[in-house]
Amino acid sequence: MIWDRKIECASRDEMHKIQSTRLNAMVERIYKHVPFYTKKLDEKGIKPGDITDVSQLQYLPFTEKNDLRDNYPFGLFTVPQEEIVRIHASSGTTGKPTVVGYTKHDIDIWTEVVARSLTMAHIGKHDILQIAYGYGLFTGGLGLHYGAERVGASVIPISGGNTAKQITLLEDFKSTVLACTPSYAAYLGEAIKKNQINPKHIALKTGVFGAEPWTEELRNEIQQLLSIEAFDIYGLSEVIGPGVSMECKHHCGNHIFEDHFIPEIIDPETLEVLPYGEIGELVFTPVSKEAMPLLRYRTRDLTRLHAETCACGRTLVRMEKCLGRSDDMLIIRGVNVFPSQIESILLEIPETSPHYLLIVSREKNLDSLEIQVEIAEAYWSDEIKDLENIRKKISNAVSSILGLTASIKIVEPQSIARSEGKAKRVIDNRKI
Ligand code: DLL
Repeated sequence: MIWDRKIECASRDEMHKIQSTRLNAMVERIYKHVPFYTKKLDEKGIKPGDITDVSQLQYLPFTEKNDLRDNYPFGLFTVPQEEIVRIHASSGTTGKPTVVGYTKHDIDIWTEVVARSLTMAHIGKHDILQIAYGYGLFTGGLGLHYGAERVGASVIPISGGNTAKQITLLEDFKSTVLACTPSYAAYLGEAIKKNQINPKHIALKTGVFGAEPWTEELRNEIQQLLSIEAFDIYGLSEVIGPGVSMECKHHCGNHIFEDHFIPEIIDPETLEVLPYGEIGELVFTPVSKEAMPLLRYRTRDLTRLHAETCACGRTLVRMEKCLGRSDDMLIIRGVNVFPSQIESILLEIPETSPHYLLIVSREKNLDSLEIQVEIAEAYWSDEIKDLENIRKKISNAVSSILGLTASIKIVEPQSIARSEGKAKRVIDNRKI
């Protein structure tokens, strides 16, 4: 159990002191060692010693994904290559991948924050943890791995995919915790049901799911399918990987490990810092990392922060479940829609399954949205009338809740392609 009460239950003043000291040292380091930041800080007339308090964060320049690409591969590293012990990368959709490096000390911090995360879900040495996040350049597998060992769990590094083997190990090794993307958890749950595995042979009790947006409705679905308690873990490779924040047993937002990653919410248009409680873009300044600390990294994730003490006793600022990424927002005939809003609507309807695809097209300058949705196995019918009734139900819900007319296409169970990692929910033909 790794619960650093002195830090996780610190008063706001104590936390600000820790953050201020670390920020001051970090700005000095990057000014000295990273020409990109020397230039950015000089442009703003900021000298390293000027930043003595975390309240001055708002005056510092932002860093964006493109800055990482422009400095590909190692241009933002603060330390010589001899000190780098690990390199990860995230592929993204276009261009070069974004590369992140870690020193031994950075791996220790990562291990610590993932261990603190797993402790929030009461995961420890009595657990057998099946890690079905991908191992490799993606940070999910290895990120979870070290923290899970630190809390003393027995780790099964099975990596993503190979559903038949996942189920065999769940049965034979009696895994108590499953870590993977929520979409893969839903798929695995369905596969267990379809293969008529005796639920008594499965010992799972906890899920650690993240790496993609997922709704409360999907949580309920997965919890029922797998008879587990599902926890949200959030992170991004540029900041460290999984373990930037995690939910505790009270499930009221993810606690951010703000002693290492200082969060802000900004208005993505004006770039002004917004107060707690307001929705905007999440920005992180990882202050204690050695190899690649970043100033005010713009995540593009939209959420809001809360600073009230949680019932678990932790004072760490909490972030709500991400609504989605600003670049995933669809604008269809002037209506702004996030895939997560459609997911919520679909999963409120019992006849649907958690597998859907949004296809956006443009014809004669007019945008249209098609929602392909799989029907739950139990409701699949040969009667056109039955399917038509379900289709109408979905169509009415989408238009009354989102004010959007979408064409609904009901598809057979198991027909939408499954992903072993992050699910692909949207095909935007307008961008092709
Ligand atoms: O997805 C790290 C990770 C691995 C997190 C395993 C949790 C579990 P990237 O590939 O760099 O890193 O993608 C980061 O994924 O900016 C969010 O848009 C999204 N994301 C990650 N976790 C969540 C979550 C990993 N819990 C990007 N809820 C982030 C919603 C999430 N979105």
